[in-house]
Amino acid sequence: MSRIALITGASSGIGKATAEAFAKSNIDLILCGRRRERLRELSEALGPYVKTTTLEFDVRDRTGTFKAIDSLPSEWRNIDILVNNAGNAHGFGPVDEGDPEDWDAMLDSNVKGLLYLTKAVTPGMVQRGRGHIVNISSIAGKQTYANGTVYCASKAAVEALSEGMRLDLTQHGIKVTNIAPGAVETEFSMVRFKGDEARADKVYEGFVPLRAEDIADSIAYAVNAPAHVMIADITILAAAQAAATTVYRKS
Ligand code: 8X3
Repeated sequence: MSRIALITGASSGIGKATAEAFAKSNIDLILCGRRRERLRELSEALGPYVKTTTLEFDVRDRTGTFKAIDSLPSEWRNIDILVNNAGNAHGFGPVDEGDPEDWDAMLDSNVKGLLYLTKAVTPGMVQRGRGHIVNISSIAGKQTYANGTVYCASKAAVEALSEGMRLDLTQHGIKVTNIAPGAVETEFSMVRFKGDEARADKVYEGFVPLRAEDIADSIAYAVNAPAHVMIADITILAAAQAAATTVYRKS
């Protein structure tokens, strides 16, 4: 029997790569994001392989999130896998110079948005006695670094939420996997540095960063593990990255 996955932030980066990896595993897809055109293109590209549908909403909008999930037709309601991927970094600098707008954006999507989706989807999983939640955290959730305080705090919250969800939901047959990537070359740095391309490019200079597909491979591994196996936590770093901010670059 094929499974249904709901992926947030599916229009680009790790979310999009995860959708592509799931399609290869014959998992039907609810593709969620803010960018309608990109979702439509991905849905059309994967349509020949698996069933797909799209939901356009912003995870920061609590009412909109619940409304979107409620709007799913009956054949899409039994969600087997929730990938809480939507999230981002906004701004980079010491906390005393931080912009509260950036803090709100990070906490609202990375923490509260993840919770809204979890609340919208898990009661059905509990009822059915099975399910799998994959939370996309970061090495930044395990190691705080200078100039990234609030982003790191938001990801530390994801780490705690993954642990807590496992404590609350394992009894209902629901697996929880926490994925903590290091430096992945996506739109991540462009968003963090607010479109400053030169600064974003510098992050990935002098070493081979991870690709979104590398992370998607691990997510697919976790959701395809045998029923009795729960992949609890995976940290994935670039081979040249010893720790969050320790990257060995070749000039
Ligand atoms: C993003 C990865 O290395 O900037 O979550 O913390 S890093």
